[in-house]
Amino acid sequence: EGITPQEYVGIKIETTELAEAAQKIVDSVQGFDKSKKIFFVAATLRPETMYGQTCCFVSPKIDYGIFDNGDSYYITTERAYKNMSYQKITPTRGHYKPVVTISGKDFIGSMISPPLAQQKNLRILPMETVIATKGTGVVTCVPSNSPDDYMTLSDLKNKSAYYGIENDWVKDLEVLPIINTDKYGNLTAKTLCEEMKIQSPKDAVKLAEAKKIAYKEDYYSGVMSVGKYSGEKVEVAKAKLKADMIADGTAFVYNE
Ligand code: A2H
Repeated sequence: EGITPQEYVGIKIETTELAEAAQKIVDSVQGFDKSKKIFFVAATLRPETMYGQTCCFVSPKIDYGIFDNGDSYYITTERAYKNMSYQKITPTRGHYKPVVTISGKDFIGSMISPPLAQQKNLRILPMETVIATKGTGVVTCVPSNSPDDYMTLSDLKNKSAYYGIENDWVKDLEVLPIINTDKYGNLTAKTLCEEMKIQSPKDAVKLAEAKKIAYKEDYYSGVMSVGKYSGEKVEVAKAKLKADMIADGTAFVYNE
Protein backbone atom coordinates (compact mmCIF):
# COMPACT_ATOMS: atom_id res chain seq x y z
CA GLU A 1 0.00 0.00 0.00
CA GLY A 2 1.15 3.52 -0.80
CA ILE A 3 2.00 6.22 1.68
CA THR A 4 -0.35 8.82 0.25
CA PRO A 5 -3.94 8.53 1.40
CA GLN A 6 -6.53 7.65 -1.19
CA GLU A 7 -10.07 8.92 -0.92
CA TYR A 8 -12.73 6.59 -2.31
CA VAL A 9 -16.45 7.04 -2.60
CA GLY A 10 -18.22 4.00 -1.14
CA ILE A 11 -21.26 3.22 -3.27
CA LYS A 12 -24.08 1.36 -1.51
CA ILE A 13 -25.38 -1.26 -3.93
CA GLU A 14 -28.60 -2.82 -2.68
CA THR A 15 -28.95 -6.59 -2.83
CA THR A 16 -32.38 -7.56 -4.09
CA GLU A 17 -31.72 -11.32 -4.04
CA LEU A 18 -28.65 -13.16 -2.78
CA ALA A 19 -27.23 -16.01 -4.85
CA GLU A 20 -28.39 -19.40 -3.56
CA ALA A 21 -25.00 -20.35 -2.08
CA ALA A 22 -24.74 -17.10 -0.11
CA GLN A 23 -28.40 -17.24 0.94
CA LYS A 24 -27.90 -20.73 2.41
CA ILE A 25 -24.99 -19.52 4.52
CA VAL A 26 -26.92 -16.45 5.67
CA ASP A 27 -29.91 -18.65 6.60
CA SER A 28 -27.65 -20.61 8.94
CA VAL A 29 -26.61 -17.48 10.88
CA GLN A 30 -28.37 -17.22 14.25
CA GLY A 31 -30.12 -13.90 14.72
CA PHE A 32 -29.59 -12.59 11.18
CA ASP A 33 -32.13 -9.79 10.74
CA LYS A 34 -33.93 -10.46 7.47
CA SER A 35 -35.77 -7.16 7.63
CA LYS A 36 -32.55 -5.20 7.08
CA LYS A 37 -31.24 -4.31 3.65
CA ILE A 38 -27.90 -5.76 2.54
CA PHE A 39 -25.53 -3.51 0.59
CA PHE A 40 -22.43 -4.44 -1.37
CA VAL A 41 -20.12 -1.45 -0.87
CA ALA A 42 -18.10 -0.67 -4.01
CA ALA A 43 -15.09 1.69 -3.81
CA THR A 44 -14.82 4.13 -6.70
CA LEU A 45 -12.79 7.15 -7.80
CA ARG A 46 -15.42 8.02 -10.42
CA PRO A 47 -18.79 8.72 -8.75
CA GLU A 48 -19.98 10.61 -11.87
CA THR A 49 -19.92 7.35 -13.85
CA MET A 50 -22.55 5.54 -11.78
CA TYR A 51 -25.14 6.07 -14.56
CA GLY A 52 -23.17 3.55 -16.62
CA GLN A 53 -23.14 0.65 -14.15
CA THR A 54 -23.92 -2.69 -15.79
CA CYS A 55 -23.05 -5.13 -12.99
CA CYS A 56 -20.81 -5.26 -9.94
CA PHE A 57 -17.68 -7.34 -9.48
CA VAL A 58 -16.32 -9.35 -6.58
CA SER A 59 -13.29 -11.64 -6.69
CA PRO A 60 -14.10 -15.36 -6.53
CA LYS A 61 -10.82 -15.76 -4.65
CA ILE A 62 -11.44 -13.20 -1.89
CA ASP A 63 -13.39 -13.65 1.34
CA TYR A 64 -15.94 -10.99 2.25
CA GLY A 65 -17.64 -10.25 5.53
CA ILE A 66 -21.26 -9.36 6.08
CA PHE A 67 -21.18 -6.65 8.73
CA ASP A 68 -24.04 -5.41 10.88
CA ASN A 69 -23.91 -1.69 10.17
CA GLY A 70 -26.90 -0.75 12.33
CA ASP A 71 -29.92 -0.27 10.12
CA SER A 72 -28.44 -2.36 7.30
CA TYR A 73 -25.74 -4.92 6.51
CA TYR A 74 -22.59 -4.08 4.53
CA ILE A 75 -20.58 -6.52 2.41
CA THR A 76 -16.88 -5.61 2.12
CA THR A 77 -13.53 -7.17 2.95
CA GLU A 78 -12.82 -7.29 6.67
CA ARG A 79 -9.80 -5.10 6.06
CA ALA A 80 -11.97 -2.34 4.58
CA TYR A 81 -14.67 -2.57 7.23
CA LYS A 82 -11.98 -2.35 9.91
CA ASN A 83 -10.74 0.88 8.32
CA MET A 84 -14.32 2.15 8.13
CA SER A 85 -14.82 1.42 11.80
CA TYR A 86 -12.17 4.04 12.59
CA GLN A 87 -13.72 6.62 10.24
CA LYS A 88 -17.13 7.11 11.86
CA ILE A 89 -18.81 5.16 9.06
CA THR A 90 -19.93 2.26 11.28
CA PRO A 91 -21.97 2.11 14.51
CA THR A 92 -19.12 1.22 16.91
CA ARG A 93 -15.53 2.46 16.68
CA GLY A 94 -13.07 -0.45 16.42
CA HIS A 95 -15.81 -3.07 16.07
CA TYR A 96 -15.41 -4.95 12.82
CA LYS A 97 -16.33 -8.54 13.51
CA PRO A 98 -18.39 -9.91 10.60
CA VAL A 99 -21.66 -11.71 11.33
CA VAL A 100 -20.46 -14.23 8.76
CA THR A 101 -17.63 -14.59 6.22
CA ILE A 102 -18.51 -15.70 2.69
CA SER A 103 -16.27 -16.43 -0.30
CA GLY A 104 -16.77 -14.08 -3.23
CA LYS A 105 -17.61 -17.04 -5.45
CA ASP A 106 -20.75 -17.72 -3.38
CA PHE A 107 -22.06 -14.22 -4.14
CA ILE A 108 -21.81 -14.61 -7.92
CA GLY A 109 -25.23 -14.28 -9.53
CA SER A 110 -26.77 -12.23 -6.71
CA MET A 111 -29.26 -9.64 -7.98
CA ILE A 112 -28.52 -6.02 -7.22
CA SER A 113 -29.94 -2.55 -7.67
CA PRO A 114 -27.12 0.01 -7.88
CA PRO A 115 -27.88 3.71 -7.32
CA LEU A 116 -28.24 5.79 -10.54
CA ALA A 117 -27.86 2.71 -12.79
CA GLN A 118 -29.99 2.99 -15.92
CA GLN A 119 -30.16 -0.76 -16.55
CA LYS A 120 -32.24 -2.97 -14.26
CA ASN A 121 -31.90 -6.52 -12.89
CA LEU A 122 -28.12 -6.34 -12.57
CA ARG A 123 -25.93 -8.99 -10.97
CA ILE A 124 -22.79 -9.66 -8.98
CA LEU A 125 -20.22 -11.14 -11.38
CA PRO A 126 -16.62 -12.38 -11.04
CA MET A 127 -13.50 -10.27 -11.67
CA GLU A 128 -10.23 -12.11 -11.15
CA THR A 129 -8.06 -8.99 -11.06
CA VAL A 130 -9.67 -7.45 -7.98
CA ILE A 131 -6.93 -6.66 -5.45
CA ALA A 132 -7.76 -7.85 -1.90
CA THR A 133 -5.85 -5.03 -0.22
CA LYS A 134 -7.41 -2.11 -2.07
CA GLY A 135 -10.75 -0.41 -1.49
CA THR A 136 -13.55 -2.71 -0.35
CA GLY A 137 -12.75 -5.59 -2.72
CA VAL A 138 -16.01 -4.74 -4.50
CA VAL A 139 -15.71 -2.98 -7.89
CA THR A 140 -18.78 -1.65 -9.64
CA CYS A 141 -18.62 -2.24 -13.39
CA VAL A 142 -18.71 0.78 -15.71
CA PRO A 143 -17.53 -0.63 -19.06
CA SER A 144 -17.99 2.67 -20.94
CA ASN A 145 -15.27 4.45 -18.96
CA SER A 146 -13.13 1.86 -17.16
CA PRO A 147 -10.83 -0.19 -19.43
CA ASP A 148 -10.53 -2.92 -16.77
CA ASP A 149 -14.30 -3.20 -16.48
CA TYR A 150 -14.73 -3.18 -20.26
CA MET A 151 -12.25 -6.03 -20.75
CA THR A 152 -13.61 -8.09 -17.87
CA LEU A 153 -17.19 -7.75 -19.09
CA SER A 154 -16.16 -8.66 -22.67
CA ASP A 155 -14.38 -11.76 -21.37
CA LEU A 156 -17.40 -12.77 -19.28
CA LYS A 157 -19.57 -12.51 -22.40
CA ASN A 158 -17.15 -14.51 -24.56
CA LYS A 159 -16.22 -17.16 -22.01
CA SER A 160 -19.25 -17.45 -19.71
CA ALA A 161 -18.84 -21.21 -19.21
CA TYR A 162 -15.17 -20.84 -18.28
CA TYR A 163 -16.15 -18.33 -15.60
CA GLY A 164 -18.98 -20.53 -14.38
CA ILE A 165 -21.72 -18.01 -15.11
CA GLU A 166 -24.82 -18.16 -17.27
CA ASN A 167 -24.44 -16.39 -20.63
CA ASP A 168 -27.97 -15.04 -20.13
CA TRP A 169 -26.67 -12.98 -17.20
CA VAL A 170 -24.31 -10.99 -19.43
CA LYS A 171 -25.30 -11.25 -23.07
CA ASP A 172 -27.69 -8.27 -22.99
CA LEU A 173 -25.55 -5.99 -20.82
CA GLU A 174 -24.89 -2.89 -22.85
CA VAL A 175 -21.95 -0.52 -22.73
CA LEU A 176 -23.91 2.69 -22.17
CA PRO A 177 -22.52 6.06 -23.27
CA ILE A 178 -22.47 8.51 -20.36
CA ILE A 179 -19.55 10.88 -21.12
CA ASN A 180 -18.37 12.49 -24.38
CA THR A 181 -14.77 13.37 -25.14
CA ASP A 182 -13.36 14.86 -28.36
CA LYS A 183 -10.62 12.27 -28.61
CA TYR A 184 -12.43 9.03 -27.78
CA GLY A 185 -16.09 9.72 -28.53
CA ASN A 186 -18.79 8.55 -26.16
CA LEU A 187 -17.23 5.25 -25.02
CA THR A 188 -13.76 6.19 -23.80
CA ALA A 189 -12.80 2.76 -22.44
CA LYS A 190 -14.08 0.74 -25.40
CA THR A 191 -12.34 3.05 -27.91
CA LEU A 192 -9.05 2.89 -26.00
CA CYS A 193 -9.12 -0.90 -25.58
CA GLU A 194 -9.72 -1.28 -29.31
CA GLU A 195 -7.10 1.31 -30.34
CA MET A 196 -4.50 -0.23 -28.03
CA LYS A 197 -5.48 -3.77 -29.12
CA ILE A 198 -5.93 -4.96 -25.56
CA GLN A 199 -6.77 -8.67 -25.69
CA SER A 200 -7.53 -9.72 -22.14
CA PRO A 201 -8.42 -8.43 -18.68
CA LYS A 202 -5.00 -9.78 -17.62
CA ASP A 203 -3.09 -7.53 -20.04
CA ALA A 204 -1.94 -5.53 -17.00
CA VAL A 205 0.68 -3.28 -18.61
CA LYS A 206 -1.54 -2.02 -21.41
CA LEU A 207 -4.55 -1.74 -19.11
CA ALA A 208 -2.61 0.42 -16.66
CA GLU A 209 -1.70 2.73 -19.53
CA ALA A 210 -5.28 2.80 -20.88
CA LYS A 211 -6.58 3.53 -17.38
CA LYS A 212 -4.32 6.57 -17.04
CA ILE A 213 -5.28 7.97 -20.43
CA ALA A 214 -9.00 7.36 -19.89
CA TYR A 215 -8.96 8.96 -16.47
CA LYS A 216 -7.21 12.12 -17.69
CA GLU A 217 -9.20 12.49 -20.88
CA ASP A 218 -12.56 12.00 -19.13
CA TYR A 219 -11.66 14.33 -16.28
CA TYR A 220 -10.20 17.21 -18.25
CA SER A 221 -12.23 17.11 -21.46
CA GLY A 222 -15.26 14.92 -20.72
CA VAL A 223 -18.80 16.25 -20.80
CA MET A 224 -21.71 14.39 -19.18
CA SER A 225 -24.28 13.12 -21.69
CA VAL A 226 -26.80 11.69 -19.21
CA GLY A 227 -28.42 12.47 -15.89
CA LYS A 228 -28.97 15.53 -13.78
CA TYR A 229 -25.76 17.23 -14.93
CA SER A 230 -25.98 16.32 -18.61
CA GLY A 231 -24.06 18.94 -20.62
CA GLU A 232 -21.76 19.83 -17.71
CA LYS A 233 -18.05 19.11 -17.62
CA VAL A 234 -16.98 15.96 -15.76
CA GLU A 235 -14.59 18.10 -13.74
CA VAL A 236 -17.63 19.92 -12.31
CA ALA A 237 -20.26 17.15 -12.33
CA LYS A 238 -18.01 14.77 -10.40
CA ALA A 239 -18.14 16.74 -7.14
CA LYS A 240 -21.84 17.49 -7.57
CA LEU A 241 -22.81 13.84 -8.06
CA LYS A 242 -20.62 12.80 -5.16
CA ALA A 243 -22.35 15.36 -2.93
CA ASP A 244 -25.82 14.32 -4.17
CA MET A 245 -25.19 10.65 -3.47
CA ILE A 246 -23.81 11.36 -0.01
CA ALA A 247 -26.83 13.57 0.72
CA ASP A 248 -29.33 10.90 -0.34
CA GLY A 249 -27.53 8.19 1.64
CA THR A 250 -26.42 6.07 -1.31
CA ALA A 251 -22.70 6.85 -0.86
CA PHE A 252 -20.10 7.88 1.70
CA VAL A 253 -16.46 8.94 1.74
CA TYR A 254 -13.99 6.22 2.69
CA ASN A 255 -10.24 6.81 3.07
CA GLU A 256 -7.30 4.46 3.09
B1 A2H B 1 -13.11 2.89 -10.48
P1 A2H B 1 -6.77 3.07 -7.50
CL1 A2H B 1 -15.58 4.33 -14.65
N1 A2H B 1 -9.03 -3.98 -7.18
O1 A2H B 1 -14.55 3.04 -10.35
C1 A2H B 1 -9.00 -3.51 -8.43
N2 A2H B 1 -9.63 -2.37 -8.82
C2 A2H B 1 -10.29 -1.69 -7.88
C3 A2H B 1 -10.37 -2.13 -6.54
C4 A2H B 1 -9.69 -3.33 -6.20
N3 A2H B 1 -9.72 -3.83 -4.95
N4 A2H B 1 -11.13 -1.25 -5.84
C5 A2H B 1 -11.50 -0.31 -6.70
N5 A2H B 1 -11.01 -0.55 -7.94
C6 A2H B 1 -11.20 0.21 -9.19
C7 A2H B 1 -15.20 3.26 -11.64
C8 A2H B 1 -14.06 3.60 -12.53
C9 A2H B 1 -12.86 3.39 -11.91
C10 A2H B 1 -14.11 4.09 -13.84
C11 A2H B 1 -12.93 4.38 -14.49
C12 A2H B 1 -11.72 4.15 -13.87
C13 A2H B 1 -11.68 3.65 -12.56
C14 A2H B 1 -15.96 2.04 -12.06
N6 A2H B 1 -15.24 0.83 -11.90
O2 A2H B 1 -10.53 3.40 -11.89
O3 A2H B 1 -5.84 1.96 -7.70
C15 A2H B 1 -12.35 1.17 -9.10
O4 A2H B 1 -12.82 1.46 -10.41
C16 A2H B 1 -9.31 3.70 -12.54
C17 A2H B 1 -8.63 4.85 -11.88
O5 A2H B 1 -7.15 3.28 -6.06
C18 A2H B 1 -11.77 2.49 -8.60
O6 A2H B 1 -12.43 3.51 -9.36
O7 A2H B 1 -6.31 4.28 -8.20
C19 A2H B 1 -10.30 2.37 -8.93
O8 A2H B 1 -10.07 1.02 -9.37
C20 A2H B 1 -9.38 2.65 -7.78
O9 A2H B 1 -8.08 2.55 -8.26
